[in-house]
Amino acid sequence: MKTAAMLSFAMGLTLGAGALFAQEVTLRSADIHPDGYPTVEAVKYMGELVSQRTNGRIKIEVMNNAALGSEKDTIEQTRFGVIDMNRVNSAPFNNLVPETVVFGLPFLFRDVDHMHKVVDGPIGDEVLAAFEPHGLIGLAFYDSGARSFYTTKKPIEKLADLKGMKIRVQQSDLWIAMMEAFGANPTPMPFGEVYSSLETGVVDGAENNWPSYESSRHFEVAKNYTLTDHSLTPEILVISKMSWDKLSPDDQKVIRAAAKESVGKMRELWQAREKASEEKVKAAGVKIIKVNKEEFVTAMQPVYERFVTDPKMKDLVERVRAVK
Ligand code: GTR
Repeated sequence: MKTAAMLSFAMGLTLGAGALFAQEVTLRSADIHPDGYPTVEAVKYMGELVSQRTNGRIKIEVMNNAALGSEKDTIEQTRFGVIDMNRVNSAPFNNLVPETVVFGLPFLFRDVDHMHKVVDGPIGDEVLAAFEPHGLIGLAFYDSGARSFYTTKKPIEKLADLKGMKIRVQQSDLWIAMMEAFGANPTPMPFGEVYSSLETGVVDGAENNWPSYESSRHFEVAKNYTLTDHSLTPEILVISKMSWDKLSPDDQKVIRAAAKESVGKMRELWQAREKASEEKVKAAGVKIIKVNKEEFVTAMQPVYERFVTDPKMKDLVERVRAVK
């Protein structure tokens, strides 16, 4: 009797656990960008794959347009399981997950191909794994093109033009140090505040890739775009460890695979959007300025001296450089 009772209790537990795993789940994923932006569309695509592969049991709902808050705020909410997933640039992760600094280092990647090889390889996996002790599971890197400066009044034609300019930066010590090394006066603030700050003169400029410069309409108020291409820092897709731990190992596999598969889709969308955005801002009369990049590269020496100091970081940078 005792044994039978125990057995049925154990079976109940197993069935109960099975039922729990089979529950329907909708994972809410944050993004500050609007519908149609490649990051938003890539996560929606990932959601389609996940839904197909779980017979509609797991869905991903992209809460875009910063509906859940600024990137820094949503990172905290994701760590504490209030938000399940988050697509954020690597910069706002820099202070929390120091390993992400490496991908933001100015002029580190030779070109997009080099960046792809690094993030697609073991170094990329290592940086994704570094999220776990901070309550997050790193799922994938998405492209974010090259970031360049744009200004409202005075165009940047040479390094000296940045002297004393108030430039908006992302909320990251690395990015603040970078702007200081360029000679500018860094003003950290969330993306959503940049348009009005440019318009009212709180800042003289900002920096971003073509698609963000265009979709945010910053090009309407800051019409000088200077091609410095100072960083190729990628976007990162994460899931809350609290949401992750509620999924069965099989479902976790489905999520990981779908995230990786969405990267190819994202790259296609990104290439098309970069071109379209560039054309759109040019047609709107934006002045495109080419510079001698060498002096910008040389000015970044203090950033490397400050952030690439411990043996782990030095090794990481060397390994990135060695990827051919
Ligand atoms: C964009 C990026 C966003 C955000 C934004 C910013 O390129 O996609 O995640 O980081 O830049 O500058 O705040």
